Amino acid sequence: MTSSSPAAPDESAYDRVRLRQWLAGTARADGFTRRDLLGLLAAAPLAAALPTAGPAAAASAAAAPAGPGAAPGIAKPLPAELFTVRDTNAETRWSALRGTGRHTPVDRFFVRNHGATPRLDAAGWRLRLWGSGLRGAPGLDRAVELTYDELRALPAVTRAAFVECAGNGRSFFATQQGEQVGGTPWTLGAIGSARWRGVPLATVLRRAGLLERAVDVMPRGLDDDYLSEGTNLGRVRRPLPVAKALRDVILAYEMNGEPLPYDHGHPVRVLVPSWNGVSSIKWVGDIEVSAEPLYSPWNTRLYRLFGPTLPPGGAPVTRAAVRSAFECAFGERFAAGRTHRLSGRAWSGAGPVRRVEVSFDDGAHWRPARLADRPRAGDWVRWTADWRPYRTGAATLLARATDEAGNTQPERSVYNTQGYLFDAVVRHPVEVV
Ligand SMILES: Nc1nc2c(c(=O)[nH]1)N[C@H]1C(S)=C(S)[C@@H](COP(=O)(O)O)O[C@H]1N2
Ligand SMILES: [Mo]
Repeated sequence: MTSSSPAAPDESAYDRVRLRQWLAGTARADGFTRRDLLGLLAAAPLAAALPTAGPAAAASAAAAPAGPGAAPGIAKPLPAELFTVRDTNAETRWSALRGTGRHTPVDRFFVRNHGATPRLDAAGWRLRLWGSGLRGAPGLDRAVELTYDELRALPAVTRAAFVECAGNGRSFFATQQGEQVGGTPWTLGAIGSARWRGVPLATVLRRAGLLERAVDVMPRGLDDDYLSEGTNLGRVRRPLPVAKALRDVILAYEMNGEPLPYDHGHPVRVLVPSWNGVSSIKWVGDIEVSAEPLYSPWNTRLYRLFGPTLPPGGAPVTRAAVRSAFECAFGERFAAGRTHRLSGRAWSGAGPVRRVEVSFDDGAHWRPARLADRPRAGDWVRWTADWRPYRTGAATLLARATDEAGNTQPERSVYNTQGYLFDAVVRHPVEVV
């Protein structure tokens, strides 16, 4: 695996092709009817009325009790100094990343679960690859099965990559832009980065007899069906174009040198570098490989951008946005008249981070932060900046990252009904005492 890679395939253009194929009756979507899709195409307001996008969902997530033990579906301990529990999910506290290395220890790596963590046994695990895009094994109806030991026997790679929920930073749509959006009100802690070891998906697809006509692959998790306001959306799954699947996706069985923990997909998860977290299907059980474009609720209703400035029918969320964060709490106190070495991290799904700037005067002046790591595609960089505040009282820390592709964090994020990809500069309140 190379650390910096050529530009990703243009998923937005591909998505428009998928939509046309669907309308022509040549695409398939389990659990998603043609009427659903036509509705989607017709109107963004439909998305606003969806359960995870509605005010009711936002209210219930906000009202969920926070603290240890409040997310019973998560296997690992969630001490309050490391995590904020949000419904079935656990958000990492940025103050807990200070002093950790480039990669996030498992004890503080965020968890985003649609339901509960299943405790699966590697010995009983099988990966089934099937569909019209495979030559397959004789007599197996094009399906191929792989055990855990068989997967482990294949040539492995190690790759550092962040996993970030597309909804990371969602709460700032309301607090910074006065816009109401639906979904889990994350601050900036729905991200972690780790060293993943596993087998390139390309290796497994080629062994299974990938056909040239294959266009999409759709990994699916073994966790329970996802129920969304009375509608069963089936098991968590999301299609990927074959071009991305062959490029840098891995079937990961180790995280930071240890077997994958239960909460992060034990025994095997898909890891899709640089893309939004939902593509990285945990507890993967099967992968459909299709000669026709595929859809699932996770690329048609959920994890899709809808809004007045977006194309009709919406735009899929693919790559992670360019963002940055300080490794301290909101409201943290700093002594006046002393120099403080602030630290943080910056990342982008569009290429390595090129630079990070900080401002302590509301954006009137910016100066460069020092990067502490060599920037790499798909991973974050640590950075530091010194700050000597004089005046006591409320102050605001600002950080702004720019990536190799030239994307810079804007002052405002593009509104979308479900609050994905908040990439604007975050106003980080602190107190000088
Ligand atoms: N099977 C399955 N895979 C899943 C999910 C899930 O609920 N079930 N959540 C997805 C989402 S939305 C994100 S952001 C990442 C989170 O990965 P983590 O919990 O290891 O941090 O996993 C993705 N993979
Ligand atoms: Mo996510």
